[in-house]
Amino acid sequence: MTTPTTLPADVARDLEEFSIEVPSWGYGNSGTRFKVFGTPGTPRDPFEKIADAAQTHAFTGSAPRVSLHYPWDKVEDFGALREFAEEQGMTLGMINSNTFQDDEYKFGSLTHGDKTVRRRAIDHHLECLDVMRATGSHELKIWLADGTNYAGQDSIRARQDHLAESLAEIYQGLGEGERIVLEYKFFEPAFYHTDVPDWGTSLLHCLALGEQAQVVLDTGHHAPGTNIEFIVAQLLRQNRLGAFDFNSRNYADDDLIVGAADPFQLFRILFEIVQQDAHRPAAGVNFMLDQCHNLESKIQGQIRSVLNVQETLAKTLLVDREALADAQERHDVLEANTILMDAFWTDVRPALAAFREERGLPADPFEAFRASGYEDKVAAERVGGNQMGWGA
Ligand code: PSV
Ligand code: MN
Ligand code: MN
Repeated sequence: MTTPTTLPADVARDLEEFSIEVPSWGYGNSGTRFKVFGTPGTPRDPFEKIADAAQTHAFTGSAPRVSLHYPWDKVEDFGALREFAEEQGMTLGMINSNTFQDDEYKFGSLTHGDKTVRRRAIDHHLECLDVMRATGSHELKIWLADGTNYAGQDSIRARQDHLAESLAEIYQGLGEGERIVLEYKFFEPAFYHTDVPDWGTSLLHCLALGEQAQVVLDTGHHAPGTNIEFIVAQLLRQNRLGAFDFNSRNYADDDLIVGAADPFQLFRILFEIVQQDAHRPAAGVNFMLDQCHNLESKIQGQIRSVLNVQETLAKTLLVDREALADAQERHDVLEANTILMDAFWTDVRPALAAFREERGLPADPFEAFRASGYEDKVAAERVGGNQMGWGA
C-alpha cells in the first residue's frame, strides 16, 4: 500500500466522531513502589488536573472528557468543578470508585465477610453515584482490589456471593440512562486470587445485574499472551463492552503509553472494534486511557497515547474489508493476513496531519504542545501547595 496523503471521507468522518477520555490521575506524579518522582508544574488540585487535561484536548481535538477518581478528586463543590471543566472545553467523564486505600478494606470491600465493612463499601459507591450526578456524568466505574494472598485465607465462594449482593444494591441506585462498568484484573494487589479476575467473572455479574451493567477491559489486566481482541469481539457480541482502559505493558500492569509496547496488539484490538462499528459514539463504548507517568512528561505522555490510538484507528479503518471478506471466504489464509498487514504497515501520519490542519489543529500536536511553553508556564505558576500524586 502506498502512503496516502489524505483520508477517505468515511474514515475522516469516523475519526472526527471518535473521542478518548483521559484519566485525572494521569496528570499527577506517579511512580513505582520504589520511588515517586516529582515534576515541576504538577497539578496541586483537581482543577489543575483538568486544566492540564484540557491541553491534551486542545492540541489533539480528540480527548474532550476527563475521568475522575473519588475520593482522590474530592472537591467541596462538584458543580464548580464541572463548570470549570466546561469553561476549558471539557466534560467530566466516568467516576471511579476507590476502596483500595483505606485500612478498613484490608481484607476486602464489597466482598468482605463482615457486613458492616460491606455496608461502608456499598455506601461509598452510592456516594459516587451522587458525585456522578453532580458532575454531569452517567457512568460509575468499579475496580476492586479485593482478593487474597494465600490459599485457604478466605472462602472464594462466599466472597462471590457477597459481591453479587453488594453490586445488586449499587445497581438499584442507578437511574435511567446511567450505568456501572465493572473492571477485572487477574492479580495485584492480591496475589493468590482476585475477586473479579477476568472478563467472564465480570460478565457474569453484569448479566445478573441487568443491562445497565457492562464490563471494563483494561488492556494491562491480562496474563501475558492473552488474546485480548478475542475478548473484545466476544463482549461486543453480547453488547457488554462498556469501557476500555487503554495502556500498554511489557510485564505486569505497567500502565505505559498506549501502543508503546505492542503497537500491533493495539491494531488487532481496534480492528475487532471497527468490524463491529463499536468505535462510533452510538455504540456507547467509552474509550479511556489508564496510564501513569513515572519518568516522562505527563501531558506529553497523554498526547502521545491519544495520537497512537488515533493513528492505529485510522489504519484499521483503511483495511480493505471487502477484499478481506473475499479472501476469508476462499480460505486464502495468507492473502487475508496480507490484507490486514498492509493496513497495519501503512503510514497514516501525513494524511492525519492534513486531516488535523483542515480542522484548525496542529499537524503535529505532540511537537506543537512541546513548543507551546505551557509546561514552563505552569512550573512557574504552581509553586507552593502539594503536588498531587497518582492518588490524592
Ligand atoms: C487498577 O489497576 C486500575 O487499572 C483501575 O482502573 C484503577 O482505578 C486504576 O488502575 C488507577 O490507576
Ligand atoms: Mn484500569
Ligand atoms: Mn490497572
